[in-house]
Amino acid sequence: MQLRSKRLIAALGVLSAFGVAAAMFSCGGQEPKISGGASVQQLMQARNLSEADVTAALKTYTPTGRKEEFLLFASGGHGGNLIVIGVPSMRILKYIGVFTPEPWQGYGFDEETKAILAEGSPKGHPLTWGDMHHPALSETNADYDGQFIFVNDKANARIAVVSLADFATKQIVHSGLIMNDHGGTFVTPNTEYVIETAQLAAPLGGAYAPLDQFNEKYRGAQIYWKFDRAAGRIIPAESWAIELPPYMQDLADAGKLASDGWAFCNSVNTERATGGLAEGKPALESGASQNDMDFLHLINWRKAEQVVKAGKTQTIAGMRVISLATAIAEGLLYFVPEPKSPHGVDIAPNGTDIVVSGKLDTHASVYDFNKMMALIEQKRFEGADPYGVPILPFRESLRGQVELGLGPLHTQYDDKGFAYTSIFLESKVAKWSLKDLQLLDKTAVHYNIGHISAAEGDALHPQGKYLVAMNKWAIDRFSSVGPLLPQNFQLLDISGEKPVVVYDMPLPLGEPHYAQMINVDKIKTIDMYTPAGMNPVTMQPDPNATTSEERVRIERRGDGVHVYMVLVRSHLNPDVIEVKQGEKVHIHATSIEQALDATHGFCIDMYNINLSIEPGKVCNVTFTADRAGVFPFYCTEFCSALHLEMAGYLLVKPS
Ligand code: RUQ
Ligand code: CUA
Repeated sequence: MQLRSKRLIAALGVLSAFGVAAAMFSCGGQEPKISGGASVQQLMQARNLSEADVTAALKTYTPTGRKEEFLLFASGGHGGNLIVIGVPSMRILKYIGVFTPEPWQGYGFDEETKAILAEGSPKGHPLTWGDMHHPALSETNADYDGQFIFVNDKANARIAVVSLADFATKQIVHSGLIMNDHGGTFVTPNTEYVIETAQLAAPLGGAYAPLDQFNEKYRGAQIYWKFDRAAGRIIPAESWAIELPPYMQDLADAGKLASDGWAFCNSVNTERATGGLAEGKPALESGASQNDMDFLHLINWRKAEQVVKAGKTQTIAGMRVISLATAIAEGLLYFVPEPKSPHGVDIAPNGTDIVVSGKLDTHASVYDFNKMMALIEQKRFEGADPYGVPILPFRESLRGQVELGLGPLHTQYDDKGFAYTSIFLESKVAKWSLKDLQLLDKTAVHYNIGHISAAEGDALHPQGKYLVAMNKWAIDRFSSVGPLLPQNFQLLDISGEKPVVVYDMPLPLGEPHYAQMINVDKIKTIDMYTPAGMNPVTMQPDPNATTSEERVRIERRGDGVHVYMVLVRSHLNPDVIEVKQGEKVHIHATSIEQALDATHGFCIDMYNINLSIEPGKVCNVTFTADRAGVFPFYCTEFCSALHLEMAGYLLVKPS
């Protein structure tokens, strides 16, 4: 121990010489000293740290002012928001409100963002939460381009578009075709489409049918949402879907290189179990686990696009849908058996290895895209499913299988030809070689690992270096916070031969399912809305902007009182607003700040009004002043020495 520590201290000295550890250790003479006076060795003893602990700390410690190498975008699960985390520090940088109102950003409080939330909600039934599962960064030539990120809401079958110019949600769409989605979101290599797949089958379009008509009336579907990159929006009118059998379609992935133009989607419950315990039927979990094989779906989306253009669709809930019969007749849909309750399907960087893992299997099955295309060409099918979808022979479709362990789930890739698969039941990350399909290593994590996210690990050019294990159970890892425990993200250094866990990060907000990690150099944000008076949703000058104090005014019009307000350190102008009880009030608040980070907030007490007005931004909010009284309003961000004085009064005269 003594000797090992000596060696470490020597190594730290070398690091210090290069400035790496300079901020942490002040290096005086032989032994580097901590500024508090204790040596590294004393500190290690006092805190009971091993050499491995200190090495891990050096790999992740990020001194003040030093920035991140990668950004991890993690879904916020039922928190309905997107979490932005720096790597390797694992510092949380932002929660982006997406499916849930988020007060700090004023998201869901001003008219523009209320409209975004309403856009994806059924008419008259506002949804105030979402079950976010899988973020997908926009891609150009199958690599992340850092422009947009898409996310799904599994609970309500919604898809959101978030711009990475300002890290804000711009759009939420809901098809009305399906009730629930797990298989979203996945993008095609140039973000032509955002893919969303139904999980729990139901009659398409939201119709009613009893469960005993499950086989006939219930269906799955895969939706192709057309993305307009220049507009930064999904165009629902140009989107379409393919009807699928009522299996439980699971995760998908879009092909790349040779397999570009195809999408791959898993399914479970090809048994078509429906539950029904009261009638003596098997529970869904066991009913859905009878068959040894389920079906990997191969979908030729490029050809399907042509079929849609040719008008061979029917319209359901306003969406063009290719029927199952048409999909089969046009050669758009094929099945390949896949072992027991498959979950992840992850296309390797070479574009031809299609890796599928089964939750109740022990292998990663590597399908060969070229072999499957040849089988389709030769019409070498081993039959069809009950709906007539041709099934390719299993063995002939495989390149091979790798025995990984109990409950393999999801696979990611690095820059050296290695694949990493999460092993749920064993709580391990398996490292294996794509070249010869050999298992190389297994790293233990804590506990019940779900997804993993390696740096650009599902793109054409993965970056290696880091991998985050997203562990669903924390059990004994952190101080107790009661029966509801945080999730545990563990950062692994994958740059060496053996992956090592270097950091534990509890994540206390919803269950993050998947995350994607992008090199920060690809992210080009704006740091304020310029010129002042911008609407953050349209990114255009807002017609209600008030760009100078001279233009501040209160106007009474047919539709109520319009307040054209300016915010600048440290006042709100106007600072007194008088209205009559029952009047409709429209506040148009513009920040004319042009200093970085000089954000103001605006709230009106007891009226549930709360805005975030970053430099240059315009927020519009409308409410009815239905309660008489005196209601102070103020700025909610500590913006200056006179922040507490940045306030005023709304006076509502009794009618
Ligand atoms: S999955 S339960 Cu992404 Cu493994 Cu959702
Ligand atoms: Cu503006 Cu406080």
